[in-house]
Amino acid sequence: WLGAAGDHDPDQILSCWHHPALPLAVGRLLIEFSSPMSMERVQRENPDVRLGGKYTPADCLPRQKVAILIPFRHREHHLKYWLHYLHPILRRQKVAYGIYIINQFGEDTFNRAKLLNVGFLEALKDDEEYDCFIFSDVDLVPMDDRNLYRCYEQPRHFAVGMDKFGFRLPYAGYFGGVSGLSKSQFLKINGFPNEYWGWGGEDDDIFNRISLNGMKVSRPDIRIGRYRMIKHERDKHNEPNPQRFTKIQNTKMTMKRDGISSLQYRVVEVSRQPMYTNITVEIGRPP
Ligand code: UD2
Ligand code: MN
Repeated sequence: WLGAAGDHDPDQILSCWHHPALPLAVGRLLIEFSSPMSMERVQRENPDVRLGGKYTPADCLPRQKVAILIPFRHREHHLKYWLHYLHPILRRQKVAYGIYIINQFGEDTFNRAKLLNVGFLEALKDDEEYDCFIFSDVDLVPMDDRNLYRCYEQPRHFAVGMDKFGFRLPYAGYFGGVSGLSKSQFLKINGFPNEYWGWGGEDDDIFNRISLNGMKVSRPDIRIGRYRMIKHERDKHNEPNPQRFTKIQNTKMTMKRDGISSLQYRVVEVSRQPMYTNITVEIGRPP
């Protein structure tokens, strides 16, 4: 994305990817979840973030417009920390972005991947200029701000080393936690599967879709792609999905019919909060 300013000469204006402040980003960060956090504080500390959780760097020309999509239900406590840490990191990274919380309505079984499909379409309805989509769990905070939240030549997996996995990639095909696809990469794989209800497997299905469509996952260096996850119990109504092992064997057959092309949902409410846009959505229940 080259900005809306058609009257700017791109040679005169610095691309945000080459902003001199970028290599001087802080690097390793201290991330903790024990001090109390409030939305008021997050707001106070991020006065440049516009209503709905949007931000555009003022001193450079963004190359992409990034929608950050978070699957969500009953995790308000985690959301405060996520916003507290991520807004300043994204501003330092000179990202033009909007934050979207995709909140599952009701108490039926949770469906992370379907919520993210909804987020893709709803973000584009909000602003058709989004060309990069980053999908993040609400409980994951990067420990190094050189892990740049943008899209790459190949689908990106950001959360390479997590504290709960001893800061190592748990297996070569791991694609969970935080990932990012450009609009065309996302459409090439027909988006994410809608049929993974409950915990697990949907990230492996997405990895399969990427490989089966001739793409290759790209990742930051293991020393930079470090994350902390806020410790939590397994949520109610997100029990491990017993079908996940057989489902991920069949991605090749299912991906053409199950995805963004077959997505059905009903938006219950869109509300613009100061630090994010909330989209509450009804996505049905497992058959
Ligand atoms: C792992 C993966 C995650 C996903 C999941 C399997 C990591 C760090 N992440 O997460 O990407 O593949 O396994 O589905 O390994 N959520 C809610 N409310 C709920 C349930 C889930 O908001 O009631 C959201 C929230 O953003 C959460 C995410 O879904 O972070 C993943 O759920 P989780 O944190 O319970 O699962 P976890 O940590 O095993
Ligand atoms: Mn988690």
